[in-house]
Amino acid sequence: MRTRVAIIGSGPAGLLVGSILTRAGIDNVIIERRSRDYVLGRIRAGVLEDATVQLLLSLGAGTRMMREGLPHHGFAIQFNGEALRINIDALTNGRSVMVYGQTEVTRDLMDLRADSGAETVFEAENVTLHDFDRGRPYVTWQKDGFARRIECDFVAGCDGYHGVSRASVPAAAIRTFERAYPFGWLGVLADVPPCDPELIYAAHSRGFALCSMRSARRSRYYIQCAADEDVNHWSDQQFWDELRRRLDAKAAANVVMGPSIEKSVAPLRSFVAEPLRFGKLFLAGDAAHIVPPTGAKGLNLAARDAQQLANAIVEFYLQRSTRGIDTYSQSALERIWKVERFSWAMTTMLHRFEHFSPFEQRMQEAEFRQLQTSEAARRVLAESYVGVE
Ligand code: RFL
Ligand code: PHB
Repeated sequence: MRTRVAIIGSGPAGLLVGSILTRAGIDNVIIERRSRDYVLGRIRAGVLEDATVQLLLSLGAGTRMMREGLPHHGFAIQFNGEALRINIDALTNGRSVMVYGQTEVTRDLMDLRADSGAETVFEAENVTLHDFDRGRPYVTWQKDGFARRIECDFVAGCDGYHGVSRASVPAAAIRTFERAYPFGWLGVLADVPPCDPELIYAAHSRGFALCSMRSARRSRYYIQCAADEDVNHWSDQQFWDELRRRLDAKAAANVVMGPSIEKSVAPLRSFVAEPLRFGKLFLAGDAAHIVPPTGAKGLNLAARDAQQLANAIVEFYLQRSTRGIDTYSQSALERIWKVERFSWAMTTMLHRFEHFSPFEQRMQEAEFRQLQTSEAARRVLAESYVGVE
């Protein structure tokens, strides 16, 4: 087999690279380790920046999102029971975000791909990258007991944090920057109406809590937990009780409890790999970087990377220019580090850190007071939340 671009991974990054290339008439194949149902069963992000919304619309994958997604014009920060609304609309000249689940984005992009006839290999075992640093790359894997091989011009490494792409790069060629936070998020999805029409990010002495949603009838809640928390130690009732303790009285009273339909623990991490290009291999999305979810940025960063990388590859084939692929790594990293800073700052302001001294706790409170009293500070936050270019 041969294709122009082999894309490793069928998450949002891989699917977006694939659909931009397919739209430009550039042949590509996605090679995914899991089954389609497994990929569609993962519950992850919920908030799309307006640039991500525009990208999905421009690709023809936005119809259901425009029908079912919830535009949000503000969100709340609570700090030990005091509430502050961040009016995104007023602070960013009318911009907004869209609440629409990553699961749905993935499904819409998979449907678009199926309609286009572009190929995806699911359940590919032992995916291995070869010769990407010398001229003629190829990718091998096993499927149904048979060895497979595809030759390509470029490899797009879109296989997430635990993928094979970044791991294939020789250690001397890559530098990584990392912070693992000493806690995780315990998330619950439940078919109950959200406690508030807007998202609530709550800092509390017992730990952080987040009230989010997927629709007017489906809520997504998170509470800060131990990094190695065992979900089986949490009954639904224990989760609801702990969530309500961390919210102000009004939000707590409005929480509608119900059976969880998903419950999982996610670790929190900041991570960046540099550079993002190794000969003919390019990293994009979680394969290249991780942000803690407090800023709602991971999926949006992955979408920006995918867009930038795919456009660079289109430019290579259609305009015979290497400008885009030559500048991808540096210009994407500049953007990525700004989002890393925002996600780290939100995480640091809102979580309970066991090892924080009284001084550091006062710093967290001062951050909140600054937001309360300074419109300029709120504007900076709102701009980062809707997305910096
Ligand atoms: P993905 O989605 O992990 O997809 C990678 C794909 O690659 C496959 N794969 C392989 N395929 C072939 N060979 C191999 N060796 C492979 N190894 C792995 C995997 O099976 C998978 O299908 O990465 P991608 O595409 O870069 O997308 C990134 C996003 O998924 C991620 O950043 C977001 O989910 C992060 N995130 C959030 N982002 C936001 O923008 N807004 C949010 O509100 C938000 N909330 C969240 C989040 C992530 C969370 N968790 C669970 C980490 C909330 C949570 C709880
Ligand atoms: C979510 O709905 O899953 C969600 C929303 C906002 C975040 C993180 C996750 O910051």
